[in-house]
Amino acid sequence: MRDRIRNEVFLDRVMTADDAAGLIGDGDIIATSGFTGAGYPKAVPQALARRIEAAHAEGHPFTVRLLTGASTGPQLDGALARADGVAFRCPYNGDPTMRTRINEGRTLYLDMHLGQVAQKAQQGQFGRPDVAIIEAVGVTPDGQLVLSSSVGNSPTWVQLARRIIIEVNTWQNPELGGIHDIWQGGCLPPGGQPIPLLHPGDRIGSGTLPIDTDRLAAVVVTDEPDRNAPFAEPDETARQIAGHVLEFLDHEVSQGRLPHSLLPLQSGVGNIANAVLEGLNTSRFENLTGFSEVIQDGMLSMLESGRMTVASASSFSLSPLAAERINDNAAFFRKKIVLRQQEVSNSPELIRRLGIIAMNGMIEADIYGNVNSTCVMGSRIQNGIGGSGDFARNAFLSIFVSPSTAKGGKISAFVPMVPHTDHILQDVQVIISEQGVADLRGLAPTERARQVISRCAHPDYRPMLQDYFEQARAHAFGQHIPHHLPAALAWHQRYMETGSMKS
Ligand code: 0RQ
Repeated sequence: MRDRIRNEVFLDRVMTADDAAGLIGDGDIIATSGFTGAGYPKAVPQALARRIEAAHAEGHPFTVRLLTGASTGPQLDGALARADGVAFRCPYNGDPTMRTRINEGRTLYLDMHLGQVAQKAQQGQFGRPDVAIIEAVGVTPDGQLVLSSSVGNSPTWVQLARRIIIEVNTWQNPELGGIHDIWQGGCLPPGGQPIPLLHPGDRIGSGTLPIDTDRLAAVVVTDEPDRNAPFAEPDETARQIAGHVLEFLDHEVSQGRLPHSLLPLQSGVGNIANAVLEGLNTSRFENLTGFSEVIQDGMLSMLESGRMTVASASSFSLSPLAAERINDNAAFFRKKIVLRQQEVSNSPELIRRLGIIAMNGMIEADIYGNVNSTCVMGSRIQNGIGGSGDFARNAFLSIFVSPSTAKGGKISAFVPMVPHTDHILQDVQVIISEQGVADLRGLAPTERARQVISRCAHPDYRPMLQDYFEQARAHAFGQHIPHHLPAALAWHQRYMETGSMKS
């Protein structure tokens, strides 16, 4: 233990997870590390879930309000949701049990742009966190944390929380030390400072996170891997989408609109995003850079092959095999990867200035190119907006990718009107499905509609969309963005009633 915890104050506070969880009470605001299933605390949340279940069994109320970086894993979101222990959660969640609780209305969910959470927390919008629970790989002799596989909102949580609990995870390679870059400048007005980052690989802060040991309440030693889900082998649809993305980027280079090394890449999570990255690894582009919020398998492969020179993010989102590759070659990856707090990785100003190429998945888009990333049938949350809004609005090139249908063809991903909008048409420049590319740049809404219908929609749904478009132009109140309101959401209603959008 002394090789990981090299500070006496921290060693003095070592206790069991159950004892540490005993410091948390009903109604507390808990703020944790963790981002996209990486670097989240594991032992204390599970111990807390056991306490909550015991309290409920005796008829006592016990819930917490949970703030994180982004999604965590089954030991945190999953365990607390199963215990019915979360009254309120913010921001992005990907855990299926937590998703169910939110959709049942038993947990309130505030789904925010990930780049804004730290600043809003510093303004006090969520109340002062009672307890921060932060995963680290070690503690330096002068009492600074070496964070683990994500940075997320940890700098903000240790700054704000009344008490701090540290989980030192011995599964994570201590050589992750040096991969982090924690900027202490602060972006809260008045007096907010510009983030002095000019290139994705720049290091502008320190590798470790200082904490106020007067507020250090507990240190717990753990030894569990992150939730790392394997990526599916890209199917034919994912390969076709990846092919269209590469052709599109090639075309942009040939037209002189992008340099041969492209511009820094942001890529969302999921199998399609990963297939695009794997495709880029065998492309003719060279000296690529990444400026994203997560690093997934595809980016790792590009760093290993040398196709990508450096990648900046807030966390990893890896398959188990890739997580082991990081753990085995931490010294190599430390030179190629920078992990930052999320208000820096997702800073709108940096995204605009560095000229990011943003590629994100979506649930559906309407014919005018408004995108729904989060709410199935307009009301059931899937995951959350994550960083897609931070990137899409500010990117040099904002691309959304999706198969043209879902649920075996019963749902069209291209619909007359989205029942929930995350990305307004102004933030959506290019949409790519396995059918093709709708390049919407510089087009007016009705021109966009013709592109979306003819280039991206599945042939089974194209005539239905064309019919709607004509009906909309015949009945609309105005011809700028024509809609026929009684029919605009009929496809969704039909799916909920019959199980298919087809008429
Ligand atoms: O549901 O699991 O019940 O089958 O949505 O869909 O096809 O696995 O796609 O993994 O690429 O995720 C938008 C969710 C796409 C993701 C979303 C159903 C589908 C399936 C998942 P099942 P797939 P992907 C950086 C950027 C927002 C956050 C973001 C996402 C499930 O990309 O969360 O971009 N984005 N962050 O069946 C009904 C449709 C549907 C549909 C798909 N049209 N109608 N259900 N599904 N399309 C990362 C971070 O911010 C951390």
